[in-house]
Amino acid sequence: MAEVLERTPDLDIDPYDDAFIADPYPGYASMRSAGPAFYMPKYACWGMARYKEVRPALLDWKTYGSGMGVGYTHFGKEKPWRPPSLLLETDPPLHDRTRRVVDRVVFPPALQRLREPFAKEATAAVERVVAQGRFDGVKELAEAFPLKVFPDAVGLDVDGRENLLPYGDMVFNGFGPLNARFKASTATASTVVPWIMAKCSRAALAPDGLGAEIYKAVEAGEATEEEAAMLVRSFLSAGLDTTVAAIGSALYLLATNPGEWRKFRADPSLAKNVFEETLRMESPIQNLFRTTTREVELDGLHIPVSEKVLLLLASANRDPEHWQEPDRFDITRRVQGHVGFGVGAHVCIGQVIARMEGELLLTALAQRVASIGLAGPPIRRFNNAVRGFASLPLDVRAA
Ligand code: OW4
Repeated sequence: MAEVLERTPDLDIDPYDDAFIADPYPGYASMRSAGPAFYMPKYACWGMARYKEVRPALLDWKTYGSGMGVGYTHFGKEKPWRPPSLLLETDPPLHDRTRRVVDRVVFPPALQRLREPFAKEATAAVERVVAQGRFDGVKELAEAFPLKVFPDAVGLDVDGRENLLPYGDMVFNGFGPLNARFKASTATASTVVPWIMAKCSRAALAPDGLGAEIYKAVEAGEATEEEAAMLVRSFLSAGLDTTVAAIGSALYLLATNPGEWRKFRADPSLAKNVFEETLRMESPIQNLFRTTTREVELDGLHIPVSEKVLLLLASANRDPEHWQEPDRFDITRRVQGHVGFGVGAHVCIGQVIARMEGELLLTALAQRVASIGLAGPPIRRFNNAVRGFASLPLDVRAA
């Protein structure tokens, strides 16, 4: 007992504060120094920020459950702001069944048919901005490209796509406490949420898209019609903000690291690794929660059962105990093992699509752009879980 009391895992830190979000990396260093886990009195929850603990926690779904939600809200104590995701906010055995349905749809060979339309659109998007010279990298590339290719792939018609990013903003703010930032993002919920739900119905989806593929599980007796709609909702929830943030951060890192840009220009086949290194450096989903399903003992420290634990993926991805020079953007780094997509049972189910988008857009960029630089101050996007930019003024010169 004395051993337990000796430890003071309290950390007076607020990962949802504007200043923290503007530059979270010093805060992550403090979190990692605090020990294998720390307690945040302000939120009455725990956190883990080291690679050494975050990765095993992600792998141990029996101890660190998702069924009580992967946001701050504890579904056993408070009503979730939206009906829980059947993929993200579930544990086995339900998760195994729903995951199987979606796994079949995103089976990599089945996604290869997306490469050609994605590549064509990547080239068109890059050619448009090269013609402009100066442009907003967020609006014109990081948003424009995924907002075209991903809804096309899912099978949405073109009307109302402007609802997709506001919905994502709510969903990812909803990973944090339901603070002023979350509330502001839900100001449009009364129009955005019904639009999203309508687009999840079988009738709204093109017969050749990923959405319609999900509904095949209903015919096969593997899911109900209602479950299929909710699984399509997962595509529309998780599939855009994440790739938008990743592409925006990749553009920022390339524009501000001219040596790495030169290497990339000389060898555009590095595109895949540029994207991976971006996910490590500026992890699009910075953090998510698990809930303990039993008391946990970590190096003499005890976390009680049914406690929320914030897993700081972005911190694990910059942990100097695991990575050499973690704060250096190095496009030839061996970046395997980063936890930007998570790991284990809940590892990102859209990663093949995300990587395809990243690889193809960055390849088009390296092939058609000779130089890239900031044309003005970047403006950060503030969200409880997603790290990206609101605006990124860029200047490019054609190759
Ligand atoms: C990271 C994720 C993110 C947001 C929403 C969902 C999943 C969902 N994965 O399943 O709704």
